[in-house]
Amino acid sequence: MAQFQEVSKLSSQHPKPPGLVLQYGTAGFRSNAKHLDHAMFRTGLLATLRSKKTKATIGVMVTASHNPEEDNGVKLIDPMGNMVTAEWEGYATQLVNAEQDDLLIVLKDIIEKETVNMSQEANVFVGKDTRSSSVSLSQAVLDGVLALSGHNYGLVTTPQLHYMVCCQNTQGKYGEPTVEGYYRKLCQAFIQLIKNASNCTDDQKHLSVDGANGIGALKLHEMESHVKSELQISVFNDGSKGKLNYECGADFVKMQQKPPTGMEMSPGERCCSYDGDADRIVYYYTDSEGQFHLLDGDKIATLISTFLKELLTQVGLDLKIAVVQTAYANGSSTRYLEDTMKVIVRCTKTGVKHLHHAAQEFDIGVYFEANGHGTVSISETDPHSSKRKRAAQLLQNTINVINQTVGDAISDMLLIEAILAIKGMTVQQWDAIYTDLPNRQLKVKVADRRVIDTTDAERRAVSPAGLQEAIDSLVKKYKLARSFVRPSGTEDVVRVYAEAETQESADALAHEVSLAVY
Ligand code: 16G
Ligand code: ZN
Repeated sequence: MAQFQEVSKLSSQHPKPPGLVLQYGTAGFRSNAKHLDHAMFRTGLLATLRSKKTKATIGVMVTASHNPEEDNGVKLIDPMGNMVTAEWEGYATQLVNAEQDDLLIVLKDIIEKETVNMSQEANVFVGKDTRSSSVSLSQAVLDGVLALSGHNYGLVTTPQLHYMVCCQNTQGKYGEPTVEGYYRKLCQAFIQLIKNASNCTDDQKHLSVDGANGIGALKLHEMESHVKSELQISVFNDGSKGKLNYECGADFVKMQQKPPTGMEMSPGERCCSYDGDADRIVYYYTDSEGQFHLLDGDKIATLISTFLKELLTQVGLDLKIAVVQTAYANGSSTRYLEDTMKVIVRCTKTGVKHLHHAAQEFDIGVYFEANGHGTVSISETDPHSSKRKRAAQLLQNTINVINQTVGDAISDMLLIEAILAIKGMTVQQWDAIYTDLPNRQLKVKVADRRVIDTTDAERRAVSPAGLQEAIDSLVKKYKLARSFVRPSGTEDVVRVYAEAETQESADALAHEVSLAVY
């Protein structure tokens, strides 16, 4: 078939380095940008097949999120704006790792297994972040999207592409599949929400954002006019000087537990950081003693779920709400949510698709990873079936400000800003809802991280033999302690997490557990 000749011809322009093996991991393919040209081309091919198979629009996002500028990556977005299924992740790995001469065989194999109708039209949305390598790599994806039906959105945040794919496949029900439509929907809802805040001072309307020198900064400038004077944003690390994710961004701030460089902060001022593709956000401030305070994904989930729970009571609809976390959630947050807030809390494996899936089992599922990636998923509900008009309108606007497809720094920021304003809450008051247990994360290089296998949402190790027992006896030495290990899904390392009553204990426990991993 002519189609396959075209694949052969174009694929020779995107040759695979012999022997190179890549894995479609938690966040798609991710590696040094030098190794990814063939992977991009082939992901473009696979996206076309996925589109034909689902008879829907598929997204391909070129980004390596919070990784260094030298890296890049690519991931597929399914019709409803969520992550692609596990089966197709498997196909992606097979296709990308096929040696040059075997490419057509593997491709035809997938077509056969999935009974893809090759005459079906395909539609693929492609987006990229601001990395210098993203230009040629997204072109390689487009080469792979044979059926010239691809739509290249150019520079977008990852969650914007998820959003637009969902809008396209729901015939506009979720919104208009354009970046402009995205701003309009979210910002209009935000403006409506903020009307419920009385006596908001100019100080409270100001927010400093660290854009990680990435796409988020660019998009914030585009959004500014839509939020008018209701939110005054100062953007730092906007890419004009610094390097992407270098000593800045949500991952840096969360892991180092200190402010990003390049940011001017005065005491008590509310600040936040995005990551390199703007699907994560963390908040923070420094107090009058210069002490740094981080408000991570767990604090965000607490704020949002508290607000939603109160709102549901006001609306008077019987909806079930839950918070979904991972093993990384600070123990204090889980205790507060379960014991004080009395909401259902679920724990899943790391990776947004797992959290998203668990959240969908509830009418309202608030899910956040401690690293700041999260959103709210809401089942088909009609707030206006409530007789309480004002509360119903508030809930409707809250729903509209949320990007339900995936964690989204811009959408989360607008929601948090609105909640703080409505509640008349300062960042300090938000922080004081509960006190984080001191914690430490370490990474350990081992010969083969796959020897570690975990269970119970990654909270316990089942292999190698004896490891969990060793961790248990170390944990016993400290007060309020907890620790776990898990193989990373994005790096060739094992991650160690420990928390305890004091920072010294958390540090010591993390260190001791990392020695037990060898
Ligand atoms: C990816 C995941 C993120 C997770 C991280 C864990 C998505 C979109 N992103 O970045 O949610 O926290 O991997 O990385 O799922 P790790 O396995 O290396 O610890
Ligand atoms: Zn990201």
